[in-house]
Amino acid sequence: MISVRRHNAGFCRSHFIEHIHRQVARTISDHHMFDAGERLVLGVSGGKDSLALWEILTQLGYRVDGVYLHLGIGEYSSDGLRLSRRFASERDLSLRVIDLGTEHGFSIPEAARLTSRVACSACGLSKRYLLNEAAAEMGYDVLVVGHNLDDEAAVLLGNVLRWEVDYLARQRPVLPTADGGLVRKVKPLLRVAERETAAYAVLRGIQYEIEECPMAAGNTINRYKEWLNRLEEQSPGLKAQFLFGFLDRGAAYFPPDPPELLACGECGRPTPGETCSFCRLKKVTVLRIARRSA
Ligand code: Q46
Ligand code: ZN
Repeated sequence: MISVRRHNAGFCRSHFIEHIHRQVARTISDHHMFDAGERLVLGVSGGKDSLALWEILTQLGYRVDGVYLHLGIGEYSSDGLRLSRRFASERDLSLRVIDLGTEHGFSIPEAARLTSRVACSACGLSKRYLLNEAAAEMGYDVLVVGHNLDDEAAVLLGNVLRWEVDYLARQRPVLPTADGGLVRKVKPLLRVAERETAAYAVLRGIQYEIEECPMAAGNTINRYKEWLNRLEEQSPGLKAQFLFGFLDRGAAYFPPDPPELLACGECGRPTPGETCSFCRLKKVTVLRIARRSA
């Protein structure tokens, strides 16, 4: 029996799987995420969320390709790649691999060390850039990401604590396509909690990366997740109320204000400034790598 306290419900294996499928199908339809016939690509990490989502979408009848970003984080990255490849080949799904080191000349640990940036900040901006670039270059209509209820609630808490109004305006289940090469980005796991994606993956026999990323220390989102979990312990459902209350009633106070996007002077991708943050990170990191080996 799998209990989902916020729904005040317990499920057997098959009903739990059906419940998760229903939650995702409802999210896709409520937010008009995509239509049958659109080309979908999913950012895959080898972790429980992205592999569970790949399985769920496939079970719901969607054809979804995957893209794996090799970020150069030692065994964590190589294990994630191995598990993603195994998942794809067992189901005859297509997986494209983008290697940050081969294609851009640096890794996330190098970027963090050489620019004194928090690893997750360098990593987050690189992932956003590379996933969008891959989706745009390969002609996909939609970029699907595996952010779950806990991820979105923790990001919301961080944005509220600092009143990041620009980020609150962009915290939506669907980020629309924008001129210049921004592909529509959607989050179908919005109604599924982290422990539920893990339970789903186990029940479906999906092997996923269990080890935590070794660079996660200091990740503020993980701290917010812990705080929210403590609140949830005492008030089941509070996390979902916080997130869905914002989306239903709060988000209207933070209307999206699409930024004027220019073409990055280095890569040509859309950016609000002259040079995009990925190109700036890459330039400094690659220069410092070259200096150290000179
Ligand atoms: S991979 Fe990257 Fe995460 Fe590792 S460096 Fe941080 S953001 S923790 S999901
Ligand atoms: Zn650029």
